Amino acid sequence: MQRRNFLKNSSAAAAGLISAPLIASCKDETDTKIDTGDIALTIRPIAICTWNFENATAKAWEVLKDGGDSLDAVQQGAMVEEADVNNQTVGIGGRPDRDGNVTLDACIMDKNGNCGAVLAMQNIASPVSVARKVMEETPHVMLAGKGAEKFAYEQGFEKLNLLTEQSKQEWLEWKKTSEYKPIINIENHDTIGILAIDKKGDISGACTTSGMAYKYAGRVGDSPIIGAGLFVDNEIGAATATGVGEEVVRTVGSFLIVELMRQGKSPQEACEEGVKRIMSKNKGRTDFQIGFIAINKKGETGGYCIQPGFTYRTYSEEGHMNNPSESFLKS
Ligand code: SD4
Repeated sequence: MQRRNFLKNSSAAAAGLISAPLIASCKDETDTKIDTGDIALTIRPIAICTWNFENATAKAWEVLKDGGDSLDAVQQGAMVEEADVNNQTVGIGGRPDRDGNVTLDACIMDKNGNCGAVLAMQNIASPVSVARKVMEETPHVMLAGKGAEKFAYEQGFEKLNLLTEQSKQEWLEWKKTSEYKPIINIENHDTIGILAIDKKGDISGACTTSGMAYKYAGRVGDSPIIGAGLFVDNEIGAATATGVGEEVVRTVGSFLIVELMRQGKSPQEACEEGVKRIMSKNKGRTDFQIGFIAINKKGETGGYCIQPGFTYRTYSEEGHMNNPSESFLKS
């Protein structure tokens, strides 16, 4: 309880510093009007996710369009990918670490700045759902490894073998050379980060992954790290990341993007600045991919990446779209 109050108080204090202009927009009369003091803001729900995860945004939209909560929308959207055995970078079917174990990372964050995460958890199909339980049922933010798994069983989650035959065969093939080399845009970068605004204007986010294929046992990337793989500030907006997590952690990427939006940048400008920051710390390096997406309180979105090939999906009243992202490197 104390932690929750502390979080509430600190986000309220942060809110006092906010001066980003909120511009009114309007559409149909069913939209919720939020009184932000001097400007009425019209809220329209939207879901946005990394990559072309059509089923995930469709699921999130199903929740949002009926007036559901953005927290349920992002969780249920992320769960679609976790359950898809053909997605080899999230949930069941995820590629294992170099020892052949599938270890999953996920986090979730709500409109009040509450958050939960699980790190390197095995045998549980929906880490985002366990992360939500960590957030709602414990005084902690993160549970890792065996502790996370034990907690999941206590919460009623089932034990499941997450290593599919296909991922196992590919791992056995990989073991012949054991060369660790992430392949840009192909197999190592399909983490789902998903953000949503609901009809009440509240923002939530989630991020879930099996991490980099054939990683060291115990390696954790950015995806379950609040501020790196995901950050939500309901006063400002939210951001999430995909790609080589080490570099996202080093710049606390998603937090950086939300802070840039706080300073007045659009989601697009903030994502571009986030990628440029990473590139300035990695001068001359061109062999890795990172993609950021962001949303602000007005429902504006943006995305930017290092290498061509990254796309992100949006679902709102304007339609259900896969958006090609501009990139820092052009080819
Ligand atoms: C990680 N960001 O563990 C993740 C990798 C990723 O699809 O995006 N995989 O570093």
